[in-house]
Amino acid sequence: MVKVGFHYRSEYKGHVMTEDHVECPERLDSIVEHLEESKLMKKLVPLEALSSPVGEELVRDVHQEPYISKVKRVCGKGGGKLDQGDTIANEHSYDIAIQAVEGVAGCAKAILDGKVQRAFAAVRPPGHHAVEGSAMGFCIFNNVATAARYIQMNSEIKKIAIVDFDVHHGNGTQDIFYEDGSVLFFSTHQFPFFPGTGAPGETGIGDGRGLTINCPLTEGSRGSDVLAAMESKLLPALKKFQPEILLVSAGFDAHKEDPVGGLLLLDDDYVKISKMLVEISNQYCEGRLLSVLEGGYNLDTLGHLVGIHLQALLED
Ligand code: OKP
Ligand code: ZN
Repeated sequence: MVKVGFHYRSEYKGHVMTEDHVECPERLDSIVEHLEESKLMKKLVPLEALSSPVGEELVRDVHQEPYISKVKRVCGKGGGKLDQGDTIANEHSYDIAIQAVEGVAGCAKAILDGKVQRAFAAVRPPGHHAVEGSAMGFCIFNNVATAARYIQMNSEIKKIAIVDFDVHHGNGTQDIFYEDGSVLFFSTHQFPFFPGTGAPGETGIGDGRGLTINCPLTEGSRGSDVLAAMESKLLPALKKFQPEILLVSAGFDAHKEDPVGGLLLLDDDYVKISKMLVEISNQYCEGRLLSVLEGGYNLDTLGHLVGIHLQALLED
């Protein structure tokens, strides 16, 4: 029986951008309530966050000092815009964004320690748009990127694959590892769409050449298109790269009922995608898989989709 961890803290609900914003605290209620009601929660190992100051240290490994200070300052004065207006902080957002980094790192530690093989972190704010020097697209600090650095600095694991199936391109993660030969980044996303990046020609530079793989999909694309991209582009790249752990930027906004995205994935597509990721982790990574919540904005379906994803993680 595979051990799968689940991480969540109610503190993450304290970050609120604006009234009635799609990236809202209730997203986490949708997830936790579904996992409780479906009894899936009983099958999961609860995982704790690492403690302070780990989060601030990890954030310094990925983000620039002036940007970190800016987030702190804006929150210190009660909140405000962190970018042109897509990403807004309240008084608690700095602390909570740091806690999210510590939460995901806690999951990574549990996997490295062998306490669980796989884990899902239900954190917010999301992270995959956050670049080194700025907030972007509801994201403050890059949770997946900081977890990747945590793993590299605290284990023998050096080669990390990141798969991003959020409907939006994970531009922040791409940027952070663009010249890095130790991290492979693969993304399927609606294109053209926010944030505008993720064209097939963006493939990495220097040591990172060939390790960024973008699979843009036109509006109205289906799960079969995502799966075909994974089969034809991700699997061969991984065979060559031989990652030692798989990180997943798990956004559920490519679902057909999502109010933000324009792709048409069905519940069953999330089963297939999740199973393929599990297979990859088994083939290359001794089962090590860490999945982190990014987007997903339909409160009536988000919990169910995370449940489907976790169900696949629970199977060997
Ligand atoms: C975050 B995640 C133009 C619209 C901005 C931002 C979407 C962020 C999505 N101002 N939309 O990837 O789900
Ligand atoms: Zn998204």
